Amino acid sequence: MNTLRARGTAEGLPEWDRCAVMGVVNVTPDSFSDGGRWFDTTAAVKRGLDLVAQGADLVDVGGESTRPGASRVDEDEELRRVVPVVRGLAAEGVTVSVDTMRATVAARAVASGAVLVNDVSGGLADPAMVPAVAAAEVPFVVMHWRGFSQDMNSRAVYDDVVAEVVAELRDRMDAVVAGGVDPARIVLDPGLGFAKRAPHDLALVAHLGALRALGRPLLVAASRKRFLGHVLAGAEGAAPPPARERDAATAAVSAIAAHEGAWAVRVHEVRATADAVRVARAVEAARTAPTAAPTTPGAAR
Ligand code: PMM
Repeated sequence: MNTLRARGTAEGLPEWDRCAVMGVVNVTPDSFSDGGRWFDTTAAVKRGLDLVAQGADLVDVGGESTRPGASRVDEDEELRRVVPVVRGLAAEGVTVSVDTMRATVAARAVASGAVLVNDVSGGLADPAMVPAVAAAEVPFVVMHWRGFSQDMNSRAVYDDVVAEVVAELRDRMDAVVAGGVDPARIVLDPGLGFAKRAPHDLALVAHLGALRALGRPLLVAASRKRFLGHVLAGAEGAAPPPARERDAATAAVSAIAAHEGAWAVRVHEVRATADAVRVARAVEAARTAPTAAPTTPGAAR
């Protein structure tokens, strides 16, 4: 099988020979897992460059926390946080995406060098978003979303989470295309942790193939999320480890996602995931390689 074709590509972005690694820079005081650490333009740009040095293929810059319960920042503040960081990273040759639910922020970020718009609401939060992305002619991440962070936990109700997320993403994709976005530019995302409880997130990771069947590249963003805390806490009800101690668990999901043909994974700590996707790529290549054992003495190790 041509794994690149299986993984899909988003028109307007480079093609990577494996699952791509999207490094996260949250320019926020309160993000779920790294809030406050890069809340300054210079520190945020440096963080983005460090992530690239560690193996990130692109850097996602966001100025609004979407952790459960978070309230919204106003538009001027979001612009103030995001635009200089996008500009600074793009000027250094970094492939930059902007994580925003606002059309104005998306448009300004694209004008400042961002080449992808990542909207966790899939265009639902701001009616101007889909026309703005269509006009900008950039790839668009459409995530599964049921409402703003303030009350999203109350929306985590499913009979069959995989079937419902697939159906809702299909409807959203149709609406985005009807709004003028080229289908070749759409990337889909199951929205792990957004109006979902741990068993929902695990079911979605277990059934990435059902999402791939929608025919568009998949972005998987498990990094440091609560469901990993639940898994690591175990059945005995121990306290979940804090977000920053979930990077090995994140890399495990990255390996699974890469193996399942995800187009990209979005992570806060890049190094382990960069290794994970490279190993997944090597295993993929070995599947089609001849399997004869090495014959040179000593070559087996
Ligand atoms: N999750 C967060 C932020 N942005 N974007 C996409 N496409 N998918 C996600 O699941 C997603 C996202 C929240 O995570 P963070 O605040 O810990 O970075």
